[in-house]
Amino acid sequence: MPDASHGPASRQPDVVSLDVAIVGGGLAGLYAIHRLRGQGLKVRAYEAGSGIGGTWFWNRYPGARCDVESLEYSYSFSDELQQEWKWPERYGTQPEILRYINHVADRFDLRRDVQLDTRIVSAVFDGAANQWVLRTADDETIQARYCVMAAGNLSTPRVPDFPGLGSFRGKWYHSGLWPHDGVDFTGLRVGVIGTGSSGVQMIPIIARQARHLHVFQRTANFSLPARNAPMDPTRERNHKAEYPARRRAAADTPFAIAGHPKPTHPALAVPDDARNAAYESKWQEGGSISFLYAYTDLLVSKEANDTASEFVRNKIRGTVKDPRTAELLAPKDHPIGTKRLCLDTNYYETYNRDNVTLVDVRSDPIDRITETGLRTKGEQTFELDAIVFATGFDAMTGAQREIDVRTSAGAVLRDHWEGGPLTYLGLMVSGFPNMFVVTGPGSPGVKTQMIASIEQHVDWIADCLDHMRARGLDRIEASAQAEAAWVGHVNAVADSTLYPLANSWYMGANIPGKPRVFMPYVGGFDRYKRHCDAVAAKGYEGFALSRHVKAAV
Ligand code: N01
Repeated sequence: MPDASHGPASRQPDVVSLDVAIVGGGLAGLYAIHRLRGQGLKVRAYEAGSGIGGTWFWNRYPGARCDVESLEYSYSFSDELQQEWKWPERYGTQPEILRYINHVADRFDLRRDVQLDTRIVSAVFDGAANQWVLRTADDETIQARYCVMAAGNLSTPRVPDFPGLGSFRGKWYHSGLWPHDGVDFTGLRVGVIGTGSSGVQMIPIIARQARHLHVFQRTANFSLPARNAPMDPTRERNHKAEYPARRRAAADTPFAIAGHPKPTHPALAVPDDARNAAYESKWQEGGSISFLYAYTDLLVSKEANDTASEFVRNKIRGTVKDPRTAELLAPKDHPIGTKRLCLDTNYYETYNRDNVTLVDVRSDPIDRITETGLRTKGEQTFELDAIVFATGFDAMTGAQREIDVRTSAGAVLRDHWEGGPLTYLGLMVSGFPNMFVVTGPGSPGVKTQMIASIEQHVDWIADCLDHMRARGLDRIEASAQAEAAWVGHVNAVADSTLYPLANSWYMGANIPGKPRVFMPYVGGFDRYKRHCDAVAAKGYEGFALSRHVKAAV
């Protein structure tokens, strides 16, 4: 149920007619309301959750925290907002970020255009009427000229289909569907499956509560120390004094994050001791951007990357006392940075605790969940009171594919994307007029400071709608040729890097049967933004803009 104290919009009984229907009430959906409503458009966002906030509403697992610094990971559209909000720590915790999102919703009066507890199950473009018709799980109908998919990239939680889960007598949880009143693991035998960003953040905290914690690791991940700390008041003051300039500087970087000097040398152009000293300094500073930005070629040259990977492996070996556990934790099957680099607080140290055991489920995979725990194919059994799935999401395409998106002309999004997602600029899909996607596949979103990408995408969409309105146009569609060229470019850029060497969610590799296609655009936020601006300046090159003519009756 909606939280009445927050006063969400109430459900509409009849067919609702809008200029823009927005799917999702997270950071993207909320900014889309603000921006599009500001242009006089009638908009409404539909959110499956009982509260706003998207990722930050759902992912309430212990230790959930952003891995981009708070002063960067925030909206830039209002200088008053960025000046007045005080972030208490270097990296925002989930509760703090959710508080911020709720503050933004109140401050800009966004709630009246958000409908909570409403899952969109289908979206059909009616070509004759030139409008989208969305249906909710409760059979409500929404008609809208335009549809903005702002349903998130990591919003479709995935629990592996291990047989026997239904028989488990203990409790089980997924990181992305965490109970709102928290979970107390005190005195319990807990199993955490998965060692991505979510697992790495929760493991040190659960270890402190549990009687015993078994961590079931399939792939060792690289993790760097976050070096979280209370916000330094001088740093905050200086940052705020230069906020607009910093935001502009961020837009001119690949990750949309300012404050990290551009690298100037390839890694192997530097003597070993100087290179290791540079890595050490980045390690002490904390954070992932700074580390990956140490040299120009860490994500394009395997030899260069090996030096950084080995530096971190040695840090792991130097931290974890049991040599066998240390070797298992030291990633060897992918170059550092090609899977999402984790940030942690005491992750590796946690394996020195007597009550923590690392289990290698690469060499001996999980076979089934039993009534009392789990069993591996090699017949190892583990008695557990609680199981936590930190097993990730059907990333980037999951949310769109859960909705039955089609057109009256017979196009079906699930079919169109059967061999991997196809988009033009990550913003539109050929054959699906008037539907925009925010930070979807083909966009750099997930490889950047996400809120910067959200603002850039939504601004581009808003400007596009303004351009059309000024010219009496009401229909826009990406051409199949522009889409094919963009997808080719996205692939070519990815293939010029080391990213495809990892079995990551960027590649769809975590979902059995999902096409192995590298989905994000890794050419950088700066390059992408310039390209999008150029496309707009050339009259929306690659898109067909038209005025819909109603068929005579
Ligand atoms: O999910 P993941 P996540 N048997 O997909 C393992 C963002 N995020 O929720 O690597 C055994 O990364 C799987 O193993 P493998 C961030 O972008 C950000 O942790 O597939 N294990 C992997 O270890 C992040 O990248 C923040 O071999 C199985 C793990 O489960 C993204 O969300 C915090 C398995 C899944 O890792 C997703 O992170 C949290 C199986 N059958 C998340 N199936 C911050 O901002 C899967 N695994 C800090």
